[in-house]
Amino acid sequence: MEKLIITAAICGAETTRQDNPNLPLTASELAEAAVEAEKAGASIIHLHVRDHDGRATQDIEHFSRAIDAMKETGVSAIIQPSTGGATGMTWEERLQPVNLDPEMATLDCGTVNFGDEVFVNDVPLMRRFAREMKDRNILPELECFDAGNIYNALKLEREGLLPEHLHFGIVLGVPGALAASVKNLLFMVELLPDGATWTAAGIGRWQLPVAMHTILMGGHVRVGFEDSVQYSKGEPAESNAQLVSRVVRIAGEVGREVASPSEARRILDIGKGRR
Ligand code: KMH
Ligand code: ZN
Repeated sequence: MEKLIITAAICGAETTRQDNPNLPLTASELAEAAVEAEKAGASIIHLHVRDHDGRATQDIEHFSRAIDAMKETGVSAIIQPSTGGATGMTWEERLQPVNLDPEMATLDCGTVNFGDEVFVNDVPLMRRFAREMKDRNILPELECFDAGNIYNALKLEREGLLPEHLHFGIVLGVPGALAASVKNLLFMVELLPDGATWTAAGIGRWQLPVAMHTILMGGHVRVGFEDSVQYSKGEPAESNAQLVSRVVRIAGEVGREVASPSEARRILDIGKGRR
């Protein structure tokens, strides 16, 4: 099996300090969370940013400040800004962080119910995001919340809008999208094309079981406050690093080595031809 790439989704767009007072929000808190998560074993930082009131924003200045702070603090992990943002944002708002030419960014592959709201990703939006990422040599993480999302990604591939190496993000357990279960994880993974890599994330109490099964299945794992603010039932997580450390420990127990940031770049085929 390939070494395990661990993504730390350190903040998200929906979580609040009421959910967990340890949630990082400002640029310096995000940088500290990222550096600690990397020390614990993360090689990708999935990044959302917040405005001065703690609300989700896709403003390029906020992304720029957070990314600069991360680099100044010594983060060498791949920084993967979200182009999903929060429900209700326009595509123009959401796409802003690609102008910073990150190595990776998320590309959400279909419209889904998202709790009481709708997360809109129609085909023209997906095409536009994919084209922009391809032109800038940014590796998209093809976020799939439901099985139909995988077919949408494959449609983009047929249209020539994706890079040679495909990397999927399977997110299970968003209320309104595909529920988290081992059966659904297997079902999703079996739909992926040969040669693709994949990272899985389980929302809420499914964070740990999805991570454990994914380690054994040869996929890569995402954990962090974006997906669950609890370490276990009734126990708030102390930090993103704490959640990453648990994955590293479990992977170690079953003999799966953890990838460094440079090994993650090689596995994901990142870096070729970048400015
Ligand atoms: N906040 C969700 C509505 C992504 O980062 O690309 C979308 C999301 C996906 O978090
Ligand atoms: Zn996200």
